[in-house]
Amino acid sequence: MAGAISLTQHILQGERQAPQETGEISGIMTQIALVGQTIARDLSQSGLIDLLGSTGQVNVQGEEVQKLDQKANESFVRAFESSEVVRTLISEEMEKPLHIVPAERTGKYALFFDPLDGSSNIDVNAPLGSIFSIHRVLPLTSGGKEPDFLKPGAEQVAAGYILFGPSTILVYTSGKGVHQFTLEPGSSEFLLSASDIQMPSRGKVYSVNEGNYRKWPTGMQKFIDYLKESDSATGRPYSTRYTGCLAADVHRILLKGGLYLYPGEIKEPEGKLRLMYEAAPLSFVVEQAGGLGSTGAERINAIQPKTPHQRVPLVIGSREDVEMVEKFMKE
Ligand code: AFP
Repeated sequence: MAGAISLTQHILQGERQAPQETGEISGIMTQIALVGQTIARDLSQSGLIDLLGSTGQVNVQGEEVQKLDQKANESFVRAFESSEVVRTLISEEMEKPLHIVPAERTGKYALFFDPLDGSSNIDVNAPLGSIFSIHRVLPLTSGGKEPDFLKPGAEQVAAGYILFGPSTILVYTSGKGVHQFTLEPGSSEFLLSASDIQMPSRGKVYSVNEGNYRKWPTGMQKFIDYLKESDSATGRPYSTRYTGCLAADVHRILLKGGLYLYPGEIKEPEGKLRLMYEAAPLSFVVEQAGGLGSTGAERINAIQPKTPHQRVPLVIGSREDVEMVEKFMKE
């Protein structure tokens, strides 16, 4: 892509238009992009060097930790362990928040991340992602308190994901639209490949693990039944697409419209996905593109979090489709 603008140039341009921003976010994004390149390289050779399979450990979520989960987490930690701007790291793979020592005095940001999203895809060469969310906090030495990073998603400074598919792409928002960058293998740079992405107000696709159908509340079951009925006026039946990688499934919905759902279950109403490093960042992206992120009853990014690894039901996608789910859930 000769002449295409790089991720760093793009962020710096945005910061020039908003001089109150100090370049700190561009620094963090540049580091995240470097982590993305490292993970992409590890994934591309995972079958050749002993990186497939489980570590034999279980994470804070009670899920088996894959070797690549651990490696991806280490890549994030290494990139930020001597940061002076990121004060705290909160990862799906770390039980406790990690405070960055040099940044305790100066660091104004907390970085949440799911280092490798869709781990069950690792061994079968299917898409994977990394999801991130950045919040503003106070340095610990100037009154910042340990849990002050537990803020509603509406206060995110920037968020996005890296998707490791046929190509590696990085999608992010800092509240000024959603932009996509593609990793150019030759130059190892993320180059702008789509800007100001806007999603259709309604789609034709739904993405859900339907094996859980019998565990859902009646409203959700009725909604999925409704999507399968035949009615040309409302574009039904919808098609199903589900990769098992949230970032990949939401990316499809972002570009083509429709819905991703991970509902709460009758026995586990809080669902499976994590608020701070899955639902909230993806909702920020989707809302910036004109869509909605909801629990089925309330806006994801209005939720005041209580714990770093809190779970939440997720209904995310095209505005009219999400509103339709909310209507079914109310009834
Ligand atoms: P992790 O690999 O980070 O644990 O994420 C997997 C995931 O949270 C998300 O990527 C998928 O959409 C979802 O789980 C798949 O879950 P099911 O296997 O229950 O459908």
